Amino acid sequence: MTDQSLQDQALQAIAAAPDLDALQAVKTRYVGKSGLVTKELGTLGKLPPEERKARGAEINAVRGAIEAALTEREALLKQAALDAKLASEAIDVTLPGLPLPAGGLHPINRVYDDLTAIYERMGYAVIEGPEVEDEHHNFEALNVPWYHPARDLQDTFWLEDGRLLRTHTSPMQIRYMVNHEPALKVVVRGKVYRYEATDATHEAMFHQLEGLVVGDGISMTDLKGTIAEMARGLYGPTARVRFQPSYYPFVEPGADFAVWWENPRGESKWLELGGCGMIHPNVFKAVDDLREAEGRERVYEGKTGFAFGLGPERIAMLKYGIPDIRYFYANDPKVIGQFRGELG
Ligand code: FA5
Repeated sequence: MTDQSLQDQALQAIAAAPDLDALQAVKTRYVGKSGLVTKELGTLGKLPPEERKARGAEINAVRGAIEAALTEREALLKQAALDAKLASEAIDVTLPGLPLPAGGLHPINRVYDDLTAIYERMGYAVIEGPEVEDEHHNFEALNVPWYHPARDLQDTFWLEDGRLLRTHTSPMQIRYMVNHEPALKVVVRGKVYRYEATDATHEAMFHQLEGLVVGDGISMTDLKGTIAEMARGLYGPTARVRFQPSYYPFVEPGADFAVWWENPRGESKWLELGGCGMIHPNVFKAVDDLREAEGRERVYEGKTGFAFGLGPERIAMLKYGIPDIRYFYANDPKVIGQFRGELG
């Protein structure tokens, strides 16, 4: 092939390369390491010395022309690629934005907020506490020794280090009294855990609201009045409360309480809410022992007080018509999505 036709062929291929990849292939074919022009330069060695210079200049002229055309085409194709990218990524700032799905409060948090608002009105402090507890705070200090059958009432998730997931919020009674002197009024909100089979009204993880009041001359009447006030806060001025004797090792006497629940559809029933009672003297003694071990004064002997614990899930199930407690924690958007957007 003559120099001229080699050059023409190359320039044609360059002009026809549709994109940068194709152009690279043309470059390799003609001026790459073993390209056609490069090979031609390799033949110089076989020529007689006096011809080499002139022939070298000829081939270099072809190479120069091809390289100039490559550079020019490359700049053109790069600009075209950039233009195409900019065109495809153009943003139409006049389009309306996409709506962001609004979150909402979980039904349990709504009930908690209702309950804590009622107790705050009565002057209670609202606290939380650790979900990982030790045996002493969860059982012993609450007058539940290891051999006591009441431990079977609350099957426990044990951790490998001997600690446990609290089975109720009552250990916070102990923690709070160790750190505060009477008189005191406090409610505790938080998760509790029990190793038990689940069904429509029982979960292995659920919530409790614990109340604790300690002072001088606190009586069962104060306890009943407090629960009645809570019931009125939840269900209006005509709400009714029922107490039935019951047993919890950390109170004496102990009771279960229920509220009369009615809805506009005419359904009504006693809603078993939780347990309560007057603080057992052994609990005060255990608190004073812990205080003493920390170098604090014993201040609970001779005091009186009451405590109660209830499950907000039961209230939420009836309030929102949720038939199975497991729906609360299954994270099914069809259930939880119904509570989206409204924060009341
Ligand atoms: C207790 O946990 C006591 N600590 C309550 C208490 C506190 C009594 C202070 C006296 C003084 P109980 O095991 O009954 O008691 O649980 C209290 C409430 O938690 C129950 O009435 C119920 O509303 C709720 N509850 C209990 N187990 C479950 C469960 N597996 N799933 C959902 N809610 C539950």
